[in-house]
Amino acid sequence: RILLTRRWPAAIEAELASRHQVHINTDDRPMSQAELAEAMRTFDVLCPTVSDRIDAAVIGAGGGARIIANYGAGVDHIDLAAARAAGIAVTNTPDVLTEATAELAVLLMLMASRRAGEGERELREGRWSGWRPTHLLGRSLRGRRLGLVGYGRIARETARRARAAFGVELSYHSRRPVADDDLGAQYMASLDALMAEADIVSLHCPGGAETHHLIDAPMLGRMRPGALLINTARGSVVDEAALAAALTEGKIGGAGLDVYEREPAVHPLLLDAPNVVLLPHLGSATLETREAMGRQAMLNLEALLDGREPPNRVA
Ligand code: 8YV
Repeated sequence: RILLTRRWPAAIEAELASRHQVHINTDDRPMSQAELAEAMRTFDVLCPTVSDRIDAAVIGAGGGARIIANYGAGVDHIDLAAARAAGIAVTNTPDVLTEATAELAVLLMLMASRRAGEGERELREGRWSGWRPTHLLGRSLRGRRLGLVGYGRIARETARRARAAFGVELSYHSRRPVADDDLGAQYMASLDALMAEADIVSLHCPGGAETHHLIDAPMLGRMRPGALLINTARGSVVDEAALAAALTEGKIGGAGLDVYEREPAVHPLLLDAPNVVLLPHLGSATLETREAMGRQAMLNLEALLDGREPPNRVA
C-alpha cells in the first residue's frame, strides 16, 4: 500500500496504480503532521515531496512504513537520522531532474542580468513609456565569471550550458576539488574568495543544518557591486532578510530565486526589492521531468519491496 502525499502527473499515477494499491491525497494542500504520522502507521510506502515535513515525530509514529520514497532529489525535509534509527529506508530521485533544474538556473541568470522581470512588471503595470536608449540596461553574460557554490550534477550542467551558450568563465567552491573536471572550472577552496570574485554566484549545495544561512549578510557583503545571486538549491541556504537588504541598498546587482526559507511564504522585503526575479519552486517543473521523477520513485520502492537494493538509497 502506497501513499502519494500530493498528485503526480496523470500518466505516472496510472502506471503506479496499475501495479500497486495506491492512495493519493487529492486535496490541493500538503497533509498535516498528524495525517503524515497516521500514514506512516498504515501504509507500506510513503512518497512525500518537498512540501511535507517528515520529522522525527512522523517517523516515530512507526507501524507499517518500510520505505520513504521521496519524490525529488533534496531530502532536507526528511529526518534521515530518525529514519535510520527506525530502520526505514529513504530514497530520492536524482539525475532525472538535473537538466530541468540547470535550465531554470540559466533562465534566472538571463532574467536577472537582462532585467526581464523588472521589464515585464513595468509593462504589465502600464508604466512603460516607450523605447529609449538608456531604458532598463542590463549586462551581457559574455566573459563574466560564474561562481558555483557546490559542484554536483546540477551545478555542472548549469555551468556547461552557461559557458556553451553565453561564454561565461567558471569557478566553483565545494568541500573538495572534483577530479577530472571536464569543464576545467577553477576550484576555489575559500567560499569568501569565490563570493568576492564572481559576477554571478549560483547556489547548488544541499539544504539542511550544515548550509543554513551559508549566504548571510557578511557573505553578501563580499560580493562585487552589480553581482547577481541565483538560488535554485534551497531557500534555507540564504538569509532572505539580509539578501533583501543587500538588494535594496544596491550592494549587489540583483537576484534570481526559485526557492525560499519558508515556502510558500516569501520574505515581504524581497517582494519589494529591486531587480529580483522570483519563481515559485519550478526547478524540476517540466512534464517529462515530473513523470521521470515518479518513475524513479517507483523503481526505488519496487526494488525495496522485492528485496533488492534500491538504486537511489540515501538512508
Ligand atoms: C522538486 C526539488 O520539485 O528535487 C528537489 O529537491 O527541489 C524540486 O525540484 C521537489 O523536491 C519535489 O519534491
